[in-house]
Amino acid sequence: MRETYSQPLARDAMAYVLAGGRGSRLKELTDNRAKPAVYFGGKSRIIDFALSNAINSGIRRIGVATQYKAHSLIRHMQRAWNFMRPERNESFDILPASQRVSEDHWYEGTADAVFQNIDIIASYAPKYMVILAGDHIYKMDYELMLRQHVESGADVTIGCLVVPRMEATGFGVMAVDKADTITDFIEKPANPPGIPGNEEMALASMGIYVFETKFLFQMLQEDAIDPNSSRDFGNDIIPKIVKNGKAVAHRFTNSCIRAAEEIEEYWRDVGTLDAYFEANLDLTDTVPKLNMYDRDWPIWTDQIIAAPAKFVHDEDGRRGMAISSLISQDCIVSGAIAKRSLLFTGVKMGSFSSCEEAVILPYCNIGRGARLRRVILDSGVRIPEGLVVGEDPELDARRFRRSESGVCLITKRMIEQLA
Ligand code: ADQ
Ligand code: ADP
Repeated sequence: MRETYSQPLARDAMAYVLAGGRGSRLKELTDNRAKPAVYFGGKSRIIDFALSNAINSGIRRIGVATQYKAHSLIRHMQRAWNFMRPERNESFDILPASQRVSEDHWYEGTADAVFQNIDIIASYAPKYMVILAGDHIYKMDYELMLRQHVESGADVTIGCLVVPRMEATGFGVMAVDKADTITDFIEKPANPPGIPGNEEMALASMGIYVFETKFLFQMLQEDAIDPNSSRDFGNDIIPKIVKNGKAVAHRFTNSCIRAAEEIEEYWRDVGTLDAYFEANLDLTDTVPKLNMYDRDWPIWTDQIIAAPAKFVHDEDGRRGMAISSLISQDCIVSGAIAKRSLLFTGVKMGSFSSCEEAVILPYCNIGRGARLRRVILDSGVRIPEGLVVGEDPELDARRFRRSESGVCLITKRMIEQLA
């Protein structure tokens, strides 16, 4: 058997993306779609980041476990990610919770979402499994994590971030020794332990794991007969390995990024409306922290064939323009102004309308004279003529979903209720 690095380890690995979670803190944005299907960055959906990372790392076998409201997620993946070819030893499987193991339940926790598909994974015989979350924005070379896993002889290698200690309450938090072997792991602690010597920071799990497939299967099979298990990686599988085996932390870096300007480590959960809004608006900066124009590490997505974006004078001669904004194809900005905004595919802005700090999802229509500030428009929203949002906090809060920092999420249903 080959035991050298003459071929990337990634070619012996399967990426398994957990994409079943709702992401309830995104409120009505995830009423009808799973968090990994939420649009991000002008063209993409959140899951495109994990999938692009896998492909860019050299992984050619991918499975995606879906559960909650998976329709638009599945359709997106069928359109954007259907280029894998079995004759090149590639595969792409969408694995909806489908009562495959027992007729009386769907996926329970994240470990169950792998356990229920053991036979499908086994049919591809990958040597390593890279378990990923489908709901984070980052660029990462999983080959580096695979190498560390093999070199350290770990049972599991866990991707981790250094975060401010009190922000770590929503993560699995770990303690490590000098060699980064994990000595303790607590899932979502109320009072996270700090890093020795740097007590105000904590080591947080990114929810991404590398295992040898054989070992993972064994763990999942043991867990499946444990009556006290919730069948979750963070709650059950990882703490058991930390206790009885060898778990090693892999420190996240953006080392896959060659462009000199991207020096800051970039990873975002975009789990709340405010975090989602800020991460999108960051992309309008002259030099954004996340480079979406990087040909060394492209973020692939679905691309419909559509007309180019267009900026036109309206009948009164008023100019249509966009400043510090991302404008996707099939948009028409007619006698309107977009500032520090993202217009996804097919957005139409009518005369005398304006938007500033707006995240406008596909196929929205902004009526004549409307003025929008600090908004997120869900896909397909038609803003009536003259509507003003972002100038009267109390009125906005009654009509729309207003976040802690005053960002308004507007959905089709909220617009219907205005009438
Ligand atoms: P959480 O953030 O709570 O903790 P969790 O709800 O377990 O994450 O979801 C992890 C991933 O699995 C998400 O991508 C989600 O979409 C998906 N998922 C959830 N339930 C699923 C199911 N039944 N079927 C398929 N997919 C499912 C985890 C870890 C923490 C770690 C954080 C990092 O448990 O230790 O710190 O992720 O974000
Ligand atoms: P999601 O459900 O995640 O928002 P969809 O792909 O279902 O994503 O579509 C988003 C919205 O865009 C829907 O309101 C749909 O009606 C609208 N839409 C999709 N394609 C077109 C199109 N070619 N022209 C106009 N509207 C479209």
